[in-house]
Amino acid sequence: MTENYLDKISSPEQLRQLDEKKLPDVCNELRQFIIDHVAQTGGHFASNLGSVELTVALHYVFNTPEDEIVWDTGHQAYPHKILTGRKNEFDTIRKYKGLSGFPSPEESPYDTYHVGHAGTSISVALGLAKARDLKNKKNHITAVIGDGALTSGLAFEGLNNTHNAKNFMVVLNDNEVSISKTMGAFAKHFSKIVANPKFRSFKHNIGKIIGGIPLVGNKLTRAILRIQGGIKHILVPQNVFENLGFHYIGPVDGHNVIEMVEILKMCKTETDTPVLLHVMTKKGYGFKPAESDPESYHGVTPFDKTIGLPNGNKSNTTYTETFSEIICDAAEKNDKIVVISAAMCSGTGMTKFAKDNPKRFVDVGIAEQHAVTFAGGLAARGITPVVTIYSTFLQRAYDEIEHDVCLPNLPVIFAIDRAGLVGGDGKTHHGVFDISYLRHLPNMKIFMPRDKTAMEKALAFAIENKSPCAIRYPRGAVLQSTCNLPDFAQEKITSWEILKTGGDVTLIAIGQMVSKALAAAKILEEKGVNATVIDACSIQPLDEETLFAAAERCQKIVTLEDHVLAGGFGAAIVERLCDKNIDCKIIRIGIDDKFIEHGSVDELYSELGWQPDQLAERIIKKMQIPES
Ligand SMILES: Cc1ncc(C[n+]2csc(CCOP(=O)(O)OP(=O)(O)O)c2C)c(N)n1
Repeated sequence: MTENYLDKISSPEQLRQLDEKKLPDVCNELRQFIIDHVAQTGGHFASNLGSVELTVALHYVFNTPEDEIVWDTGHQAYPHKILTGRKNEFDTIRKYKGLSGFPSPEESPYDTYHVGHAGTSISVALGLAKARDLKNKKNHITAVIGDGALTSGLAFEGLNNTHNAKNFMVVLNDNEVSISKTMGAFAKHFSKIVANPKFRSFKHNIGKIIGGIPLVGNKLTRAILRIQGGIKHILVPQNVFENLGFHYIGPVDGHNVIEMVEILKMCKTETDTPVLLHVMTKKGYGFKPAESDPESYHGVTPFDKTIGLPNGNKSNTTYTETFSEIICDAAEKNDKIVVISAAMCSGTGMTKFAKDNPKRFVDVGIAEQHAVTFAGGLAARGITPVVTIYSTFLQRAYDEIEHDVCLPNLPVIFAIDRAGLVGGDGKTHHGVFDISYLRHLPNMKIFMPRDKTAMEKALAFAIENKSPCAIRYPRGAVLQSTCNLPDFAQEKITSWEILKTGGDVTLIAIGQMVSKALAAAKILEEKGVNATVIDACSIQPLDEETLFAAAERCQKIVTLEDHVLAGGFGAAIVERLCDKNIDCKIIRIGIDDKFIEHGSVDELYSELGWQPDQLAERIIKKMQIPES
């Protein structure tokens, strides 16, 4: 190996002092560093291997942080973090109190904006550019967006607004992959551009010029522009970006750092017209197993880098896998079921469904709003659409849920995965708002099954039901089946289950919190306090009969949810008891008006005081229950 440049780079200023010829070595070191460390820590992997050269070239050419880079989604920003002074802390990435897995301005002035959801970069960058103009500043602003993220409606809205931007560039990091293959007409358009023989010769000629340095600086720039200009007339009519007012440059080889540097220098001279630089990269570049299976290596748990990822010999079945099994079974019996995914086929466990039912699976790209309204259209014509989606991404589609599904009262099923705290992805990804943004919508029903049996019953109900239904479930291992509920009746949904009875206090919990409530009740019992524990599988509507009966029996109620308190499950209980004039002392356990950082779910539960011993102590103290 070479000189160990990486150890000497604690900021991009130091990178910029290096001779351009050293940059390939820096890239090699950076890539190896990511392989060595992410194999140990886990995290986003393949996208970061793909963005190494682009990151080095951007920081080399632009005067960051004065010139600003906005990373879309932010899962590919590990090389950026390492080059901007966070190399020594890198092992803490995604861990409790450690570095965030995404750009975070609290962490570094080089992280221009909070991010974690896809498609925001162009709009953010345009806002930064407008603010810069209003302050009469001249710094350059770059949005870096993947071909996957570019499928989101928000990115299109940004593109539509870019035409007047100055000192502004969008880098399209095109690896033809989102998490799975990028879907839609845009992806096809890009591959047409890339396949065009004229562009291939553009790429070839740039390679020749750069390979034949001493042409440098302006001369090189002029040479590249000449080639680009020469082929432009052939391509302009079919290039959507030129039609949107961009100066389109590319496609260029995103793994040739010297070439990237020269082209970026050229882009920098284009101050009056926004530039769209189309960069071709390979997801997982430099680590063969990831190159050949970028989907599996998108996000990884720790693995042995000499052999690659383990062969799925996990002991615990997850909620996601359980839902996958149930929906595949249901689809065998019911040919009206169609599953819709917004670029999260594998994440939501739909790989098997998609394979078994290719005509009844639609991946719409990172387009949550479209996914929901599209499902509305299907439901309006008698199809049974199931939108499989993470809680945090469904919030993009609030208006569509209200206007296009609940208002026309259409039987769309929302299979809401990752409901609750998700762990290492942190504050941009916790699924802790969906009850609040769904519960108040007329016609919506919400279930949170705690085990496989309850999940089967909830789905069976939803398929027969004539109105929208949400089934929310968390990340992680599904509980052993103990559910004793009768099948959910269509008319009267009595779906709460009393798991334990006791006269001193009633704990009403949902999802993951049910097992915490049971464990807390055990500790309480040891202290002579007897608790009733109820699993409130139906969050909307509430099982009023069980609720009112419990409240009359014992006027001390504790609600437990891994969700925000505002508008959440506990709030629903308070509202209902208040409306019914039932006087109770109520403690709501949940998230009180703050964003939760990253860390293991267990650590976050401890921080929030949700471990059984913490819960028991809090209940005794707040309820002023005497221990015997
Ligand atoms: C709104 C939203 N939906 C879904 C996701 C999940 N997600 C994270 S990265 C990713 C794929 C991004 O693909 P691309 O932009 O092409 O980047 P690449 O990983 O290929 O470099 C998806 C779907 C997200 N972060 N935000």
